Order: sequence, then structure tokens, then C-alpha cells
Amino acid sequence: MKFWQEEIETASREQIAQWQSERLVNTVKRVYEKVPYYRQKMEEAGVTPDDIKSVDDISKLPFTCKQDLRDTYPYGLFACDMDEVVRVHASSGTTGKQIVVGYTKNDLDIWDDICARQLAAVGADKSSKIHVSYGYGLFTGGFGFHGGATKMGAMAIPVSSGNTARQITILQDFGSEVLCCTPSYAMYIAETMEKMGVDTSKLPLKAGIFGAEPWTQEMRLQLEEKLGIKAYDVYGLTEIMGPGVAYECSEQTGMHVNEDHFIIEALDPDTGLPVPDGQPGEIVFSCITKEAFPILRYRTRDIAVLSHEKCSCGRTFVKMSKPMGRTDDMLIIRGVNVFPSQIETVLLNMGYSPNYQILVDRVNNLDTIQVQVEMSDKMFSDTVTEISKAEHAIEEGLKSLLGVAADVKLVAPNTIARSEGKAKRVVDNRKK
Ligand code: DLL
Repeated sequence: MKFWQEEIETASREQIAQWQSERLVNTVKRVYEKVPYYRQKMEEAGVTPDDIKSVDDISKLPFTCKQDLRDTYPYGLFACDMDEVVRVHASSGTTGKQIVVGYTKNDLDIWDDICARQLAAVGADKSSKIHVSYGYGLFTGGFGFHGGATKMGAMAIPVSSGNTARQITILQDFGSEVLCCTPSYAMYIAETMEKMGVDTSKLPLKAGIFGAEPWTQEMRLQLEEKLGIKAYDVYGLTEIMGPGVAYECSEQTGMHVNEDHFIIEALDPDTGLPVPDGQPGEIVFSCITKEAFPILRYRTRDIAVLSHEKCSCGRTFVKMSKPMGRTDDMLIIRGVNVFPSQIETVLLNMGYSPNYQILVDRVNNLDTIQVQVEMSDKMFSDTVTEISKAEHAIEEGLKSLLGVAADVKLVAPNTIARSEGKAKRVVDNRKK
């Protein structure tokens, strides 16, 4: 199976624009009537629902930010009667109060469909066994893929995250064909299998659907090699739906945004104006079919690039690149913008493991950055001189790509904490 809803996924651009216009107009009307907070924001911006006649008018609407969600915690932005809400999810983020989102039955049905689109795009069908190692609970990852697999009629294996030894037994015994988890956890599973001497070529696993955190092309290649699979990216966020907002196809060149349900914009984060295709911009989403939590012009803080080029998979939805970082994850080191993913690229290109951590500090008013990287078991027996030579080589590599001097420290194998969910790559002590 290649498509879950082929007619929609390959609709003409005109058709997509028509859906978006109709659905945006309706959603704006509904939130204006039902959500006092939105009405007030629109009044402050001098906009009424009558001003929104098509998708082209979207820029007239005010933005919604994380702070709006916190101000209306927990249910202040819900746009349906509370007794229509059949599920909530929440995300704590890294700072501040958690945010809460809700779904009606219809919302869940749509979410199942978009996750099924992702599963079909990686080759899954009714006969597939889908191993879900994203966490089940308030986090959206587990339930999202579980719903998609169930709707497709495939067999969901709801392992949730953690207990890596058991994950591996299940991968060996239950016939898992598609592994869904964060890329860092997939790497940990792969490393553990290597240590246990598991021959991954004997497993029926064919594909991985990895997302929820930034990961690089280099990491993709390593995961594909170690697990003997094709590794696909999936993007999503709690505020918009969860996993499946954008999904990668067999081309592996970016993720198609489910534009029948979400309108995507890429904007200059400072001016709020659109950036052209191919140029990095902050991703802003509007939900146009959701009943319970139809957020409008939500500033994700994720930075990515859009492409409207025709994709050879046949899908017509716009593609977004792997997010290269977040506006709030971007480290400013002595005035230079640094994304953790750039550091990962250097390390992996030089043959190091993706087990690293970035420590940022301020000493005598000067930003310092230290990158701790695990050495391989083989390197561990090297002499001190050889290790410091290797550290120096990485420092050079980072300097030439990033333009800032970083201190590199090779640390013993298995000393950087592994994560069963999202990896913690950056410790910024300047914020303390
Ligand atoms: O991470 C939803 C999800 C679950 C997506 C499972 C994919 C798979 P949140 O916890 O709200 O939701 O985190 C959302 O994670 O704004 C991005 O910064 C980051 N993120 C999500 N997917 C990717 C990805 C889920 N493929 C935040 N690449 C987003 C890079 C990603 N970053």
C-alpha cells in the first residue's frame, strides 16, 4: 500500500486551496463565536470573520503563541461543548506550565487517518505489524500511531517506551515490521541489540517512523544501516494534533503537510512576513478541521524550509524539511547562531556516535560551549595523546562549520544518559 487516502493525498493544488479556504472561513467563524479569547484577540487586531474570505486572507489573523495556551489553561481555547471532548493530551515542554489540548470523536478520526497516511507511505498495510514505542499517556506519540495502525486494520503492538530488553524480545518474537519511536531511542535500541549480538538482518523489521525531536540525515543513515531498515521522519506537535501533521514519503526528501487539515506558513520570525520556498522560516500552523481545539496561526518556533516542487511520489501536499532547530533552541554563542543539529552533523560525519551533549555556560561574561561526545569502545583503549588529537580534530571541524570555538571532550562509552523518549542534547547553564 502506498496511499491511505489517495484521492486526497494527490488532489490538485486548486482543490487543496478550495478546501483550505472553505474550512478556514468556517473555523474562523466558529472560534469567534465560541471562544471569547479568540474573539478578543481578533477584535484587538481589528479583524472580524467577514474579513476572512479565503486562505489568502490568513495573514490578517493574529498569531497564537504558547503563552496564549498557558493563559487559557486548561480548557480556555476549547471550541466545542466540553461533553463532546472524548480525549485530552498534554505537553509539558521544557519550561513552564503544561498545555492541554482536546479531541472530539471526529478529531480522533481525522488523527487516525493522518497517522494511517504516514504508515501507508512507508509501505504498511492491513497485514502489517506496527511496533509503537512512543510513550502512551498524555504524550501524543503512542496513542497517535496506535490509532493510525488500528484504523488501517494493521496490528498495533502497544509497547510504549522503556524496558529496552523487552522491546528487543518483542522485535524478535512478535514479527514487528514498522518501529515507531524517537530517533534517539531507536539508536539506543540498535546499540543495545549490537551489544547483545542480535543479528538485525534476521528481523522482519522494514521501516522506522522516527520523530518528535530533531535528527540529522547522518543519523538517518546510521539508523538505516544498524537496523537494516528505511528510516522515515514524521513531524507533529501536541498543539496542532500530535504525530502526523507532516509525513515523509518513499522519496525521503521532506515531509508532506496534511494540508486538507492544516494550513502551513513559513515566516520570518522577526517580521512575521512569509519567506519564499527554500528559505528557512518559522513554521506557523492553522487547524481548519478540528472541532475541540482549532488553533489558528500557531507559532511553533520550529525552523524549516518549504517546497512546493512536485514530488515523484505523486502527493501534492507541500513538503517541509526536517526542522533544523527551534527559535528557542537556537544557541547564541558569542553572537553566533548555533543549532544543535549542526553539531550533530559534524560529529556523525567524522564517524562519532550520536551520543553527545552540549554544555553551554558563561564564564567572565563570555559564552563557552563544551561538546561531550562518547568515544567508541575501540578508542577507549587509545593513549591520552591520541584522544586529545581526536578532540582537537573535532574542535577544528566544529570551528570551520559553526564559526565558533567549542571545547570538545571525549568521554567514556555509555556515560551520556540515554533517553527512552526525547533526548536532552543541550544543557544551558547560562539560564540558571
Ligand atoms: O513530539 C508529537 C510527535 C510524536 C511527533 C511522535 C512525531 C512523533 P510535542 O511533544 O508537543 O509533540 O513536541 C513538538 O517536537 O514543535 C518540534 O520542535 C519537535 N519535533 C516533532 N517532530 C519533529 C521532527 C510531539 N520530526 C515539538 N523533527 C515540535 C524535529 C520535531 N523536531
